[in-house]
Amino acid sequence: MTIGLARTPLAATPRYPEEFAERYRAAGYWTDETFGQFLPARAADFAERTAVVGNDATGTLRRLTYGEVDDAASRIAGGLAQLGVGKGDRVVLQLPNIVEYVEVLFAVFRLGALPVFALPAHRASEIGYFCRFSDAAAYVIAAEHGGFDYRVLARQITAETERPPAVVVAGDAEEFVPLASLRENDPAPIAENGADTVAFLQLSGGTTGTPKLIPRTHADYLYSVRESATICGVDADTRMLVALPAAHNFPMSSPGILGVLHSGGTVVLAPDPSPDTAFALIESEGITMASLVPPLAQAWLSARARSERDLSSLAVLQVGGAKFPAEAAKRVRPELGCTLQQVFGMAEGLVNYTRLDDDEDTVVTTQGRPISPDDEIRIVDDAGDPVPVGTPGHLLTRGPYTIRGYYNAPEHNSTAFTADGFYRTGDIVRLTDHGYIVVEGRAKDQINRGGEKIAAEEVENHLIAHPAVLDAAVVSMPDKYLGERTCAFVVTEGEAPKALALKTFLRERGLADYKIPDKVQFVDAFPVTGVGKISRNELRRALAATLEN
Ligand code: AMP
Ligand code: DBH
Repeated sequence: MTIGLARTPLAATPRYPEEFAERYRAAGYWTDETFGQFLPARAADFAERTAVVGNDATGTLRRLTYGEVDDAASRIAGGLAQLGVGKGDRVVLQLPNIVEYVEVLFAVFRLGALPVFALPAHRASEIGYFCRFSDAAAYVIAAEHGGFDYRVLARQITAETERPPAVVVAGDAEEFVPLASLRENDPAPIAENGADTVAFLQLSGGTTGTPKLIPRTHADYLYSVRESATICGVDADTRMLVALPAAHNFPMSSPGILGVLHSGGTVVLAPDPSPDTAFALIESEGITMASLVPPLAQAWLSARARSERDLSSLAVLQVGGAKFPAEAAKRVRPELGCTLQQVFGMAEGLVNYTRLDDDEDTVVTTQGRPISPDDEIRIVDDAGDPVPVGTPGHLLTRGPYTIRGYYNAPEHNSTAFTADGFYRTGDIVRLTDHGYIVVEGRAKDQINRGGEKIAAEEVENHLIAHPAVLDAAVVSMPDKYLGERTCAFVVTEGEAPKALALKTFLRERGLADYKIPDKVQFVDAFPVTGVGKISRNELRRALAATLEN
């Protein structure tokens, strides 16, 4: 077996000031619990209970008890250690909703190594960046999923990365390391980590040319997970359907897979998010709770009328990731027969929930209120001054599970956070008289395509790399189903490429499919002012306005 290269230590990340850390500990929010201890402790309490139901990489339906998942995770941890993965090392995890995802996740945690949560949709552009930027020791994939061969991607990554990660494959590994071979190892010991150290790197939807990584600590994230489970009524009888990509922050932690496993419940991984698959699983597995983005919730609402499935076990449907229109929200209870819970969260921290006993009007028209009494919310105007209650403004937040800075990004951090540590969410919100948040819009250069976030600048940079493209601006256009879709305005020189050719160009550069512009519009020139070029912001706004007319 090859032994991996020694990796660079984790970069220093902005920490919570000691006075805050002390306060959060004294309040009981932060404890000494770590992600390495998480599963062994649950396995001791719930050994024989079912933890995870779902397909494995070969498409076989599996049911694993807490004892079985913990045993697999311990051995896989032993195997990863043999590959050279140690405490503090980064492991890029790119697995679909298969049971191996949970096994590998807890194996990495057991070693005190840090998962980097890639999405199945990511391609060479994103994965190559994550591997290089985090100096990943290992990259874990499924052989194939959704018609895509991840081994081809892994070949490209290892060829193009100076210090390539060890590649581990669930399923047929070809020349890479089979995950199955790692299971033959003796269990690795549980690494000792301080609970205030970074446990993993989560992804941000981002607003800049390169994706941002979010360092979350054991203490801050576990607090949000435990508290989310309580707010959402999760207990050992909860059976949660995970239809969104498992690595996304919402289905992972709000309360998600981690909240359910922390409570001794059962996680059911859906192989795809379609209503047919989901409804069949709700019926056969007695699902009590599910989490969706708005377009999927709409698809479930439309499919309900023609489905014979028994959905009576479903008690709570969570919807978040993008604004859920009130017209759709009010249909959830009458048509799906369950309680709606709106969730407005971010991988950077702050998560808001409508509460399960809130009145119907609050549930339908607001995006909830924060998890913690110590979540600080500031709503300010463009000048940074607080606005009166009810007036929309920029949402800034600080609290016991909101980061103080991105990973290894000092320059970006100096503008993304205020001097006193508030995160500038880029969301425009207003507060109701009852302290609930209503999302009114967004000031950041991001498109929210049905819950999938796209940084305008990242796509623009890829477009500008085309030899015929002089300049590009990516903006959102309203869409009935997705809420927003992307339109790229492009200025070309010489013979203009066809829109289709530009999209192919982006795909060939390894950009994830959801970031490929839905529409490409060629223009002769971008608007300029007397002095010269207008700001990117103004430019995007001016171009977006031409779309709406
Ligand atoms: P990220 O920072 O990439 O984790 O994305 C979080 C962002 O998603 C938030 O800042 C919002 O812009 C958006 N978002 C999440 N949930 C909602 C929601 N329920 N309504 C409106 N926007 C949302
Ligand atoms: O969109 C998000 O990032 C999100 C939505 C709901 C999130 O991170 C979360 C809940 O935790």
